[in-house]
Amino acid sequence: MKFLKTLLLLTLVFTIGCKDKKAPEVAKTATTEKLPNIIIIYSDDLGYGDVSANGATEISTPNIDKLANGGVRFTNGYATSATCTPSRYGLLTGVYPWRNKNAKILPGTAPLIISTEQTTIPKMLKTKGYQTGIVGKWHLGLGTGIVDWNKKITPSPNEVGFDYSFIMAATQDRVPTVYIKDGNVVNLDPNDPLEVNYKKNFKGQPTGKDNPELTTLKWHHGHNSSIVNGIPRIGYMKGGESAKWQDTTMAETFLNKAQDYVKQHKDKPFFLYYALRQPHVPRTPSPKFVGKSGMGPRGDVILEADWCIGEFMKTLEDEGLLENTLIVFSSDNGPVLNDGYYDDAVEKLGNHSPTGGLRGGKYSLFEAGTKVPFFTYWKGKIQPTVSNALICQLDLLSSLSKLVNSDITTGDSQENLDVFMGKSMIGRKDLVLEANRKTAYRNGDWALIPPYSGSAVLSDVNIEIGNSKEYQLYNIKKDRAQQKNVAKTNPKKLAEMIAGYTAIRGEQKGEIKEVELK
Ligand code: NG6
Ligand code: CA
Repeated sequence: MKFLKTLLLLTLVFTIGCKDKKAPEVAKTATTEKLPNIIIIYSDDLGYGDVSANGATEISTPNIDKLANGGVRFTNGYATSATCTPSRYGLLTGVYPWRNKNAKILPGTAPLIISTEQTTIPKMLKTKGYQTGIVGKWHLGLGTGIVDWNKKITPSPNEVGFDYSFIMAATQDRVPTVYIKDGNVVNLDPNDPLEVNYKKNFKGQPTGKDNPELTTLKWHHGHNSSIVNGIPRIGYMKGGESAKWQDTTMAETFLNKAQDYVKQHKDKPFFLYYALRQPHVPRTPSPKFVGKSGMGPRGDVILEADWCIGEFMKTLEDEGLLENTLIVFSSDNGPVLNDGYYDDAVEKLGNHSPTGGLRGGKYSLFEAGTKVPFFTYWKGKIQPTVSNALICQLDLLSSLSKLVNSDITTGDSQENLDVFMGKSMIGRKDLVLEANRKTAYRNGDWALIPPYSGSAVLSDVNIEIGNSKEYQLYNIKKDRAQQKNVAKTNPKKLAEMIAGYTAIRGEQKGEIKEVELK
């Protein structure tokens, strides 16, 4: 009897003890569930003027427009850089890419340039219980040196904050042309190992340079190494036959992975970085989009990207997630037409202006390099607004941190949550922008480009990149297209701008100075 009593008492104590322990656990889950899902949809080389919401009339992007017109449409929204790797670095880490000497266009074999110790958006969100995933273009390096593509590749996105990754390593025009899931090359046959080299070819392997008869897309500049699916690429690759991606199904592959991610993770807050690879070269629309834009493959893949976004939004809607999901849409850098292949981008452009009338383009310190489509959308929470606030992708880290009640920030990433939510029109005071390791400065209505050597026009792509021996100062409110350099007639403003620029960037002597990572 005594024994039974003791047992009963023990059971009671144990149960109460368990309850006590469980209580905060339940409460925690309840608050966690209130946190919104966060999705960043990031296009590749999409120009400010490439979407109809930003004024394009020759091409129609109804699904992107829904985000733009149903949320905040930024007219002064910037990537940190005019090329991919540095912009993605700034976006994910909240650190100016020019602080990291490795943040430049990377080959497919480059080591990971985000330190595993560093803060990233997904890492910050994980401290609040988020599930995190990336689908699409990575281009921030993999591994620590020489990668063995036949083993698990580490570090990869999975070591810098993503629980799930389904990526292409670099770009569509760079080898290896395979998908990588959680560090493993997808569909790789161990009997046909994959090898990659950016310096020299593998014996007996055809190249775009020596075997033009094997190509279905002709290279214009660069892009004359290994041929995959008839497309000559940058870099050499051998083996891995069964793992090679199909270019024309890539849009759908990434879309399906993004949709699956949402469906499988909807029960708890998730962060998804959906990094589309359109309209970067090679432009390989799926058959149903071929010829649809009348602008050649560049226009066709923009329509395809827009369709993907529409399908993806349908999934969010069907799953009942739209009211609890913040969506950020942007692009990694400005537009380019001929970026290395003969694909009619120039010839069939017609009256379309990918830059939306801005000067320069991808690779440029002029506005079109970094001023990109930038929209935030949250059904029921964000009211349709056009915002002229100066805002940068760099600010997402600290702003999303505020959204989820985290105190993680970085020195460069400014907390501008109210601006992203359309509640405030006051964004950044100023911003340093980067192109090919050179930097420029925005402050208020003004844009400054310090003197740089080098040619004014990047001839292969036919884009003005901003080099000039003189200081360039533009009032972009009055002179959006940066046609009138007023540096000489505004010495006071020029001095102010140089002082503001130097305060962030440090003393510069023409060429870029490498700055230690914070
Ligand atoms: C350049 C490539 C260009 C593109 C770019 C990266 C040549 C001549 N040009 O080096 O085609 O791949 O790198 O683009 O090879 S980005 O959007 O990923 O930054
Ligand atoms: Ca890009």
